[in-house]
Amino acid sequence: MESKLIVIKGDITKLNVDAIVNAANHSLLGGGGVDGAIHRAAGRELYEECKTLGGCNTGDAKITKGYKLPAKYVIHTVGPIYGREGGNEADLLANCYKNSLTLAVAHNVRTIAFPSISTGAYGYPIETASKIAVTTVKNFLDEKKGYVEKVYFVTFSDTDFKIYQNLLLSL
Ligand code: AR6
Repeated sequence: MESKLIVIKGDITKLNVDAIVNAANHSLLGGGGVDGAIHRAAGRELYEECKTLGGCNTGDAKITKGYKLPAKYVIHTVGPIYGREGGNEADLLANCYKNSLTLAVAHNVRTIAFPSISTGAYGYPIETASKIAVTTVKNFLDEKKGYVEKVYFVTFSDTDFKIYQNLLLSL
């Protein structure tokens, strides 16, 4: 059977999927990393919609339109800052994936792409973060069969690509 979980290397803003996920911060008003890239590519209207959302708590997710992106929606989630969440980092990171997928299902999203949340500026080690990402997504899809068809894990470096690839091969 064709796999539902796929790892790719590249720029998430270029993907023609129903929704891309943004590794945002509490303000939802943009920043560096993948957040900056998404806001630049989507344009000013994304920022204007984000201003109406009232921010977002760590582990939660909010949805907007994709504007100039090929993706129809952007799902903004706020990852944990590694070492600053009182030991709740793993649960909070898992919540990012679960809450993003729950919003995706509610908006009839069939194809969705995640960046490696929290593993850049927020310092989460890629080895543990990628395991949480893959197992949380897999468990969600197993529970809610028939909604989301494809989940892309979008990596930005060769090292991250290989780590995700090995994890997916071991499933
Ligand atoms: N496409 C895919 N992945 C990317 C892209 C891209 N265009 N650009 C960067 N990455 P980070 P965080 C990778 O720092 O750790 C922001 O300032 C990157 O190499 O973007 O959750 C927010 O506003 C890394 O592997 O997100 C927050 O303040 C991964 O995306 C804070 O950073 C995540 O790195 C969030 O930090």
